Amino acid sequence: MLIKRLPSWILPERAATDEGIYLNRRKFMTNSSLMIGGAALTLAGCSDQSSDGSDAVISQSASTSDFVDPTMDLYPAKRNDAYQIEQALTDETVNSTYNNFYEFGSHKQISKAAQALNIRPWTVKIDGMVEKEMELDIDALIRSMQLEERLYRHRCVEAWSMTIPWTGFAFKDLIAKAKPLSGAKYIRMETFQDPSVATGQKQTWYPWPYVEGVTMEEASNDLAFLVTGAYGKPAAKQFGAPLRLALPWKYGFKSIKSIVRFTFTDKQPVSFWEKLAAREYGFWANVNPEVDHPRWSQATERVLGTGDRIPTKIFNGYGEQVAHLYKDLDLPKTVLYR
Ligand SMILES: Nc1nc2c(c(=O)[nH]1)N[C@H]1C(S)=C(S)[C@@H](COP(=O)(O)O)O[C@H]1N2
Ligand SMILES: [Mo]
Repeated sequence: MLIKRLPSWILPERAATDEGIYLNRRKFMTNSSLMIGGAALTLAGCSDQSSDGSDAVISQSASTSDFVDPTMDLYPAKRNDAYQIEQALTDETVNSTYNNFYEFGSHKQISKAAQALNIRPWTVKIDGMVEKEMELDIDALIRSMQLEERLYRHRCVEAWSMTIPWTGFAFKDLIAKAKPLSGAKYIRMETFQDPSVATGQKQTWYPWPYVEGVTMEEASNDLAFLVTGAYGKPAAKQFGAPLRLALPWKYGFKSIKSIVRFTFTDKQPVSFWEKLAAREYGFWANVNPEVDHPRWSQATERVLGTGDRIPTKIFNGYGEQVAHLYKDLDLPKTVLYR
């Protein structure tokens, strides 16, 4: 097998290397099991060659033909016009077939595999520094919230971007329900763990389950959005059904999918990617075109489905809403923006 290793800046269309390729390559070199490392490397390397969204749209019910989402009647939700974007929306077909969801594979074509995820029954646990720990049934939770549609931009740390009509509710409404104690400073979130359906979780060198974290101030910001739907209907599984986060001013990996647990804590959570490569994927991960990833530039981004390359904006264009959150933090730029 010939492994091409060109510097990322030589390839304008793929200026960024997938996280998976790098990590699998690193495992390849350190892992004693060459078979496993070699196979994973090939898979990730091939996926990067394919074009955006070549498959047909896969609806949520594609593999379980009799599944009807119990919250279907809540869609489409009313659009909140306070959240608009200038660009056109990314085509649904493209968006539904180009996803990062490492539980189902370390490449972008996971949409079919993700249909194996069983999203009912689904329970969301709220624990840690709260008045009373709770286990919430997803349908009861969704029905207790005011759903709305928002148009958001999404910027992946790999230097591609998309725009998407999310449906969901404000993160601060979940915080109000959780009744955190005054000492809580962070919220740690966790994705489901079930290697029998999510075969990516059999790759034991990853620190499953996927974990992310935010400060209480970040989660309370108006922009922090808990997503239940997309494109006017319940979210497709590959988008992170039945509950996923959208933090549009941060790199995409912060927007954790298929959440099962929110833990209120006074300790800064260590995320999945931070555990793997802290120098490259930090806790803050705010979008900034001036702070490069150690292995590629963050100055521009490839717009999914269009072939356009556009300049990246500080805080992904959401600075007016969130820049104040970071004003008094005495942290080096590289820490805040990586
Ligand atoms: N549980 C989980 N959440 C995740 C990921 C993942 O692999 N697992 N990938 C993240 C990354 S890197 C990005 S860019 C977005 C991708 O969301 P999309 O597939 O809806 O575009 O999900 C984020 N949330
Ligand atoms: Mo990402």
